[in-house]
Amino acid sequence: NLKKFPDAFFWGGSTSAYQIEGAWNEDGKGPSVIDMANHVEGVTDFKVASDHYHRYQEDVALLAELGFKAYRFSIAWTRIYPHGSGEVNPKGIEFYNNLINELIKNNIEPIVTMYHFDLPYALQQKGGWSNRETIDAFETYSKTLFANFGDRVNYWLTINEQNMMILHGDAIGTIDPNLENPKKELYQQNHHMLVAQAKAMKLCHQMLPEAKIGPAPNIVSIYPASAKPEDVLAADNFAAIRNWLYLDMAVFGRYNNVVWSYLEENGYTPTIVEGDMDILANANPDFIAFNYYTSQSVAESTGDPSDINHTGDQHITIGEQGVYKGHKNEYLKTNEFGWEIDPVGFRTTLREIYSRYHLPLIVTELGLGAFDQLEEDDIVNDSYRIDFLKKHLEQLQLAISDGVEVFGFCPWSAIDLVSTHQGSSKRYGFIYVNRDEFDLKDLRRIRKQSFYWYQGVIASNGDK
Ligand code: BGP
Repeated sequence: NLKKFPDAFFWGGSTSAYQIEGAWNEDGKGPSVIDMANHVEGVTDFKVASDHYHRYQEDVALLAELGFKAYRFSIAWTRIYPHGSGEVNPKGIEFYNNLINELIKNNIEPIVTMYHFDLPYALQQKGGWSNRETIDAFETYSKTLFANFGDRVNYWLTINEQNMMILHGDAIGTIDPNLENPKKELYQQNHHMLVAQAKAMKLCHQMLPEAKIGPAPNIVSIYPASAKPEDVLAADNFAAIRNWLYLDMAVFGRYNNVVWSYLEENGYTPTIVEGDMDILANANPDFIAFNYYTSQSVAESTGDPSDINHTGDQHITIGEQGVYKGHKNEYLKTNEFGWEIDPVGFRTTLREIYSRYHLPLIVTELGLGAFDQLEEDDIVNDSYRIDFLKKHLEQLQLAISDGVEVFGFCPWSAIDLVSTHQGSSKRYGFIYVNRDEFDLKDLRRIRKQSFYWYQGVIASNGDK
């Protein structure tokens, strides 16, 4: 008794501003932390990316041809406020007005991420999220977004993958790894981001009573490496630290108890100012958006330094002495970048989130990074991506049949863009962008095989 995908399901795809737009310093845009970060050697930077800033009309036409019902993109804070706060840049407002209008003209629902990793550098120089003033800057920025775009944007996502920014702040560039107690600082930043998010949600409901807003963390099922109780406990602890801290706060407005005791034990508790808990308790998100790529398996850590692994392909650290260590799941195959492929884990993740929070869900990222090849006659045969997405969609339909309320599926990425750490050759899109790592070529758009496949999926509302 497989249930059908709901009518008016948001079939779509996702991108983020700094990874797709380019035009990094045009029309008054200020620098973000990404523009100022030391760049990973051997791969391109984000200066041109997919040049979407100049080609958005052509891109939206392609998304319309694909049949997109929704498109999830992010607004670059530094286009609206080049210095994070202060004067609004009218050219930034104009660009997103044009993009939103173009989407609506094509019957595509805009789903807007307010902040996707690209904090204004001017705010970072004043301490970034360690500084409580960034909460005010985010609130003002939110207000400007709601005031300018709220007449046409009905779906808002606050902060993309806040949990990844906290867990892997060193890789994403939000924290100075040389700090004496970087973890304490990260959990202070986390607290400030949570308060900022709660304020934005409240403001959204006040200014735009018809609009819906929610958080957008990266959530995955965490498996214990074995049935050994200590491994199960490590998995439970890690799930709290990685997943539930963020959603318990967004939805219930309280610190997850397991995480709070972990913070206390390690001396990482944040300073909470009077009034914060009130703000947090009254955020009331309308839905939960989440990104899913792979599940994660962990084992107990007895405190051995080798339990910390720095070899992750995204330059991230896996493992924490005395808490958990990473484990390779022998039942799962990996992609070209070593990420474990786990469609069933997608179903369990959907179930877990829904049964904890009972809010409608939308999948705002899921995808397969690969070295796609452009063949003669402009053919990109990404059958491996079709296979990957098909298997995940089967599991999505099973989750819907399990009673999980899901209203959209926006895989990563709508169009090829620059990966967070691995350049432009690691591709995710339905649409190929003709450029090499360092040779921009003509940046022409080419429909991949997955484009035609996904077009069929959408046209049949997921029956294909
Ligand atoms: C998510 C981010 C995206 C993105 C994606 C794929 O964590 O929200 O911005 O790029 O992962 O990751 P990567 O580009 O590192 O392959």
